[in-house]
Amino acid sequence: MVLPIVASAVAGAGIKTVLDKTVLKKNDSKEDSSKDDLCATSANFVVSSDMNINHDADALKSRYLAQPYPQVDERDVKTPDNWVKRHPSLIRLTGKHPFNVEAPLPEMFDYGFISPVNLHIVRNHGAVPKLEWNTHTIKINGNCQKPFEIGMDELSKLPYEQFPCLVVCAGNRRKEQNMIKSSIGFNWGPCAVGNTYWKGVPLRVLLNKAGVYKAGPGARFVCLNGPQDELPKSYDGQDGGPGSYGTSIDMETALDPTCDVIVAYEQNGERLHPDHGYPVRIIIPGYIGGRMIKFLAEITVTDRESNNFYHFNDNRVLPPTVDAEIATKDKWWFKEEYIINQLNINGAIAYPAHEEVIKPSTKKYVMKGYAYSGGGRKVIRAEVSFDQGMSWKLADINVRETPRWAAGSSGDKARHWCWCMWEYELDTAMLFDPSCKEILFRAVDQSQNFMPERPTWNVMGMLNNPWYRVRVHKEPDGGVKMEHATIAGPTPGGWMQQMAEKAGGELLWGWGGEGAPAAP
Ligand SMILES: Nc1nc2c(c(=O)[nH]1)N[C@H]1C(S)=C(S)[C@@H](COP(=O)(O)O)O[C@H]1N2
Ligand SMILES: [Mo]
Repeated sequence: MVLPIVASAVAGAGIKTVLDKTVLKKNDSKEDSSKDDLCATSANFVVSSDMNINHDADALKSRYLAQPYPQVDERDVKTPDNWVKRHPSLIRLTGKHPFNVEAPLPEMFDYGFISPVNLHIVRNHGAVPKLEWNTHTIKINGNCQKPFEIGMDELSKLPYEQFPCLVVCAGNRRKEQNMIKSSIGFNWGPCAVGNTYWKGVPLRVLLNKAGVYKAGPGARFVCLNGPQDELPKSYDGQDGGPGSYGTSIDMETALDPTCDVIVAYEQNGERLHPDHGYPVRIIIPGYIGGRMIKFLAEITVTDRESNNFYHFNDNRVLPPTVDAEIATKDKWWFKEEYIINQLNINGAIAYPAHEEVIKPSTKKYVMKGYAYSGGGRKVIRAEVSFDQGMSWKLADINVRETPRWAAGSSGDKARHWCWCMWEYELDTAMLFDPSCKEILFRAVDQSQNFMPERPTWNVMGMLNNPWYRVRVHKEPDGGVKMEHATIAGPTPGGWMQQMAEKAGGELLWGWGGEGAPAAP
C-alpha cells in the first residue's frame, strides 16, 4: 500500500505539515463487526473525512485487520494461551510461550499510520489471564477517602477520551545491543511498536471519584497492578499480590489532563484483544510500554513507588559498567534514578528492507521509515546520510498527528503521542557509487535530542537508539543489496551479527572502528 502523501509543501521546508484531526465515531460499540470488510459501507469504524485527510484508508484497513484472527495458531495449541487467536506473520521472539512478538517492520509499515491490532507488538510476561467483561472489576484503593470497585459496564459509561497513541516496548531494537554483548533481554528487532487508537476513561476521573485531586503527603504515587497469579515471580507482600505484574507512576502525571493517562477498554474501535489486556489496561502516552499495565485489576494510591517485583527488576537503564551480577550484588535495581518512564528519541528505516535488492535500472528510490520521541515531544527532523554521518539530508515527515493539547502552537505543551512516518526520495546513483557503504537514519526531537552515533550498552538492553544503519552491498550487475543490523528474534543474520562473530562474540563498543563503515 502506498502511504498517503500530501501535496508537497514549500520547497526547503523539510516537514510537510499535515492536518490530522483524526476522529473516531462509532455507530454502536456492541454491534458484531465481524461481517465488515474493507469495502463495506457499514463499517462502524468511521473516520470523519473533513477532519482526517490522511488516515481514513489506513484506519479502515487497520480496523478490518483488527478483527479476531479466525483460528488459534497451531503453535499455541499446547500452551496456556490455546484460546487466543493471533496473526501468523508475527515473529515469535521467545519461542512459543510466553507470547512476545513483533511484526516484520515493512509489513506493519505498509498499513500506514494506524497499525492493525493484529500486527501490534505483544509483550506478555506470562500466560494471558482469562478475564470476562461481565465479572472483571478494578479496585481503586490505598490512601484515598472513598475507595471503590468498578465493573466494565460502569467504567464504559464514564467520560472517555479517544486518540491514537504509540505503544513501544523499552526493548525496541534490543537485538543490536545483544550483538555488542548479551543483555538479560530477548531479541527485539526495530518493530516492537504499534500505533493505534485507544479509548478509555482518564485515570484522573477515577482518582477524583476516590477523593484524590492533588498530589501530596500520602498520595505521591499511583500503583497499577494486573491480576494475581499472572506470573511466576513475585516478592512477599508486594503491591498487587502474588504473581501480579505491577508498577507505579507519579501522581502528578496521573492527574495532569495533558498527560492523557487513560484506563483503556477499546483499541481501534473494538474491545481489547486478549494479548493487549482484555478487558482493560492503562495507556500512558509518551511512556515506555512496560508501565502500561494490562488486565488492570487494581489502582492503589500510595506515598511511595510500587514495590512490585517487576517495578524494580524490569524497565531500567543501568550504567554500562553494571552487569547482571553487579546489579544484584550492589542493589542497582533499587536505585530510583535508573528507572525509565518517558521514551527517548528513536526511529528506523523500513524501506529499503533487509535483503531488498535495488536494480541498476531503478533511477529513483523512496526510502521510508518511522520516528518517535517520548513525553509528547515532537520529532522535528528525520535525516539520512550516505557518507557515515559526515553530512545529513532532510527527509520529509509526511504523516504525523495533530498534537493533543496546545495544538497549533509551537509550545512545549502540545503533545505528540504517535510515531511519525518519513520519506526520502533518493537518486540511486548515490547508492550505486562505490563510495556508498551504508545508509543511515537519525531523528531529532523538539528538545534537540538526537539519536546518537553509537549505542551505549546496558544490562537490560533498553532504550537502544543509535543511528539506524543499513549496509549497502554492491551486486555484480551494478545494483545493490541491503543489509540491516539484525533480524528480529532467533534468526541469524544482519551486519552486526557478522561483526559480533568476527569479534568473538563481544563488540565492546559497537561499531568496529572510528568512523569506519566496517562492512562485513
Ligand atoms: N499485566 C501485564 N501488563 C503488562 C505486561 C505484562 O506482561 N502483564 N507487559 C508490559 C510490557 S513490558 C509492555 S512493553 C506492554 C506491551 O503492551 P502490548 O502487549 O499491548 O503491546 O505491556 C506492559 N503491561
Ligand atoms: Mo516492555
